[in-house]
Amino acid sequence: MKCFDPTMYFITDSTAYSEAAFLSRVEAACQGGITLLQLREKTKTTREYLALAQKVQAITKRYGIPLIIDDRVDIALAIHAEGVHLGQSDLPVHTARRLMGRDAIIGATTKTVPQALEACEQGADYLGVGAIFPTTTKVKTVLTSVDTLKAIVQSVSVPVNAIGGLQKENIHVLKNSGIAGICVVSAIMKADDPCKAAQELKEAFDAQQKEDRTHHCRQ
Ligand code: TZP
Ligand code: MG
Repeated sequence: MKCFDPTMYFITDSTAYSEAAFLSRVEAACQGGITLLQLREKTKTTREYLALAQKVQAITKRYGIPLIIDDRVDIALAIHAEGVHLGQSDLPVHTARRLMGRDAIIGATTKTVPQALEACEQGADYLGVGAIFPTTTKVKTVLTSVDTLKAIVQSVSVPVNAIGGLQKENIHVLKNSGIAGICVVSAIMKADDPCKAAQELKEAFDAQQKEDRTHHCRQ
């Protein structure tokens, strides 16, 4: 059975680090309690992406954290990663599903309700929606409102995660949005102490979810 916890979804960015420093930050994030890890590489050759994916997988396996590969079904298949994350210009979800099988975790970036419905019809297991706030991470994106995020959450039955400029100080804007988790790059990747950053973000999000549930019960 496919089972994953989307609450604290860490997406990597190796660009500013030596490989050793990058891997040590990845490990620190795992120690801090992230629940999913996406390896996201935009400029590496296929061989370089594959080699790094194998090194990251050696870490995620030790911590029992599912590894999601950004963009590249071939690399995910080559290393038997748990899943892949696809944007609107990547392979369609149904193609990835056909190639990877029903047990793979397939995520999709969506910014509108029609995109979300299409991804789910094609077999997406979770959605990433954003950018909620401006981001310092290199990405082609536009801002997505919290209202659109909520509309997406209400239109699908899979977990929806928010992404983009999220930090422990601003995730309160996601209160009662119904999201399943948060995706962050720089809040962990660029933190002085990535382990502590992951821990604090997870605690802040878990506390918010608990409060949201309490309020639902009171309604
Ligand atoms: N997609 C939308 S925003 C984003 C991606 C990959 C980057 C998020 O990075 P950060 O540093 O958490 O803002
Ligand atoms: Mg992509």
